[in-house]
Amino acid sequence: MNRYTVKSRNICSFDDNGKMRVIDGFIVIGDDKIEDVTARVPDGLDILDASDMTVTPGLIDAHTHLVHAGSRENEMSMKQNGVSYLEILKNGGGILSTVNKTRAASKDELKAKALKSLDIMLSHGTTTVEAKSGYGLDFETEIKQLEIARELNDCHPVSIVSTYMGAHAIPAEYRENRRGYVDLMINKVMPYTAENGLAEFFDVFCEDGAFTLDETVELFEAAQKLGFGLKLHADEIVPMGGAELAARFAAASAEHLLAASDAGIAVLAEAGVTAVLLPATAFYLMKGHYARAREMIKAGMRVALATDYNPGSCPTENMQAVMTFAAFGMGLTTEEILRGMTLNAAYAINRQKSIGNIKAGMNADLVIFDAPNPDYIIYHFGINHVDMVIKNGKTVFNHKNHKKTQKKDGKLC
Ligand code: IZC
Ligand code: ZN
Repeated sequence: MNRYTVKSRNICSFDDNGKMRVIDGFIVIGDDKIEDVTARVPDGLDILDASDMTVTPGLIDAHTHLVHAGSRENEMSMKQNGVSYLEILKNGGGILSTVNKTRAASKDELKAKALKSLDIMLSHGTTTVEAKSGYGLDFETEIKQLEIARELNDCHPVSIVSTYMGAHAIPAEYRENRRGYVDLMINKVMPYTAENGLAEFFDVFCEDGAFTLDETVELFEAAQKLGFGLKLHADEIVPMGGAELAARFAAASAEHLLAASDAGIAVLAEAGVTAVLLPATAFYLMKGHYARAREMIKAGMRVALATDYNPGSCPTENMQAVMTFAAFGMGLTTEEILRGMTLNAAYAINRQKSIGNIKAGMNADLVIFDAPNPDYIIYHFGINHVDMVIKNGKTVFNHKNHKKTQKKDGKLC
């Protein structure tokens, strides 16, 4: 058995009430699990010395659109000139332009692009990621996206939890036949996905210009029968009552919630649905406001934070960027932010028993930040603080190996 210990003055762990405790001590790792967190030096073990650094659970990015082709920087100036996200979509751009590119791309191209993103995620501290399909919208391409996610999960250190999101937009060929597209998902893609274990969750973009509340209900009922966990892009832009619907179905998570009503927040809290908030998206959509995280926390909701990595409304893989917007846009504390990216995020993807905390029995997924305390990670913004990433007990990223020491005339600076 491979056993060693990580030593730090700043081990960020959560107690049974979810309160963060910053421990000065040792994390004992045995193979792929955390065996113990203790203040006393364990006997006879190699020490990985992170004394002056900060150690958190591996970050969990619980909302991404990982597998897709192309990019949409052409939409940036439209947005800056006041054309809204939904107008761009209505005119055949936005999601639908990424669908065209994704359908045209080969499996190898899609996989190579997603792999590049996974590497970036890992180097910024993400050890588990949720990945939604939804850029194929036809049977073949949706399945291709989900298969790529599975293949990458098998070969990459970052774990991938898959969500089938055929209900992301109505594809152009079904524009006059919405019914036909809903039927295709319910009768063909969902059953195939379930039978082949290609996704654990099902998600709908319930939004003006995407899917209606009634369509969402029908899709959720079908998905629930097939055993999918439910997620909802709820009240992202237009307040449609998505929050209330997610509560009614006791979904695993309600995501975005930028425009959620007070009543929506109350019923979500009551139903124990985890909020997945995406403050970098709120920033990038130029909304001028953020989801009401403080009210949600006060109402007793579990609030998770994620990137929403996608080529349109949030092209970043970096959870530390999300920390910045959560702190200075939403006014969340360091503790609330770290909890949102670890403990609470694990609930959003039903992994709370194995990841999201530093305590005995959990998977040994850790991030060592080159920061003297947890606040510093957020305070010194816009850079990558990750020194090392440990996944299942193994070092899978080490900044030192990536550092390029600057030299002039052969001398070290
Ligand atoms: O490609 O625009 N909101 N879906 C719902 C997205 C953003 C992703 C995209
Ligand atoms: Zn999304």
